[in-house]
Amino acid sequence: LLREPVAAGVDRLAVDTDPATVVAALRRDGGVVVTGLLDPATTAVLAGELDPHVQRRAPGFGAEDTSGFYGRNTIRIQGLAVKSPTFVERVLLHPLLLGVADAVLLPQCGDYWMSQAETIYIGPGSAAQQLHRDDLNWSLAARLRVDLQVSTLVALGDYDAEVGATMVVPGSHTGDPDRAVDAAAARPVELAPGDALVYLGSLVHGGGANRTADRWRRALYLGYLVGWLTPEEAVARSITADVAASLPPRALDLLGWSAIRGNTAHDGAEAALKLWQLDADDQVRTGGFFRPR
Ligand SMILES: O=C(O)CCC(=O)C(=O)O
Repeated sequence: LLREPVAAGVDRLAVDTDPATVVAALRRDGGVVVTGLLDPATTAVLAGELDPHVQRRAPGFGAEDTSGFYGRNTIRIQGLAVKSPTFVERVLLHPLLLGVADAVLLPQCGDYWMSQAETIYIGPGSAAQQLHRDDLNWSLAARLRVDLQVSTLVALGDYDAEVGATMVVPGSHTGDPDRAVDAAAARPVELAPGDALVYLGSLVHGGGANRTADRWRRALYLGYLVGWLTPEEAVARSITADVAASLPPRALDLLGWSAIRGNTAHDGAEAALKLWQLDADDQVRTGGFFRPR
C-alpha cells in the first residue's frame, strides 16, 4: 500500500496497547485493527512456512463447498500447528490475542480452545464472500447473545480493498442475530503485512472481492472458541504425539490436547466438571502428552 490503509468504523491500535483498551474497542465496534501484531521478519517467516503448502493445493474447498461460500479461487490450508512452528509460537500464543480472549471468553467458560486456523488466500477474480456472522455456526448458542468466539485475520501480504480486504459492518455485533444484514454498511478493513483484524464472532463480515488480475489476498485466520462448543476444525486429529512433544502446555490446551477444565469462576460441581476427558488407556496413545488438567 502506498497510501494509509482504510479501516472505516474500527479503531487502529498498536500491538503494545494494553489488552483492556483493545477489548473496549472490540466490544464497542465488534472489531479492531492491531497494527504490527507481527513484526516484518516474523511475517516473512510465517508466510514462508505456509506458502509451499498453499502452492501445492488447488483452489476451492473440495466437494464440501457446493455453495461457493469458502471461495472457488481461494486456498484454505488447515492443520497449521503441524505445518508452521511460527504459527504456534507467534500467533496462537500471541500475548495480546490471549489477553483479549481471556477477557472476552473466560467469563463464559472454564477455558477456550482453537476453533480453526487456516490460510485464506483469495485469488484474482474472486467474488465477494457472502456477509455473515461466524457465531451462526453454533446457531442456537448465538441466540444466547454471549461472546462465543474471538477471531483474528493476520495480513501476510497485500490486503487492500482491490485485492479483497475483509469487509465488515462496524457495530453489527449487537442486537438480534437474526436481523437482516445491511450490506450497504460494509466497509473494507485494509491492512499492512503483519497487521491484524481482531473481531467478535457476532460481527457481520466477509472476504472482499479480489478485483485484480494477478494479485492474491494473503491472510492467516485464527479463531478461539468457548470450550463447550465444537470447533470448526478437528484440530486435535491433525496433531501427532511427536508434534505434541514439542509444544508448550498452553498450546496443547488450545489445540485439543488437554481436558477442558471446569469453570473455576464457580465453586463446587461447576468448577470440578470437565469436558474432553481422556481415559488413562487412551492417554498411552498420546505419548502421555495429553493434559488431564
Ligand atoms: O477472508 C476473509 O476476509 C473473511 C473470511 C471469512 O469470514 C470466512 O471464511 O468465514
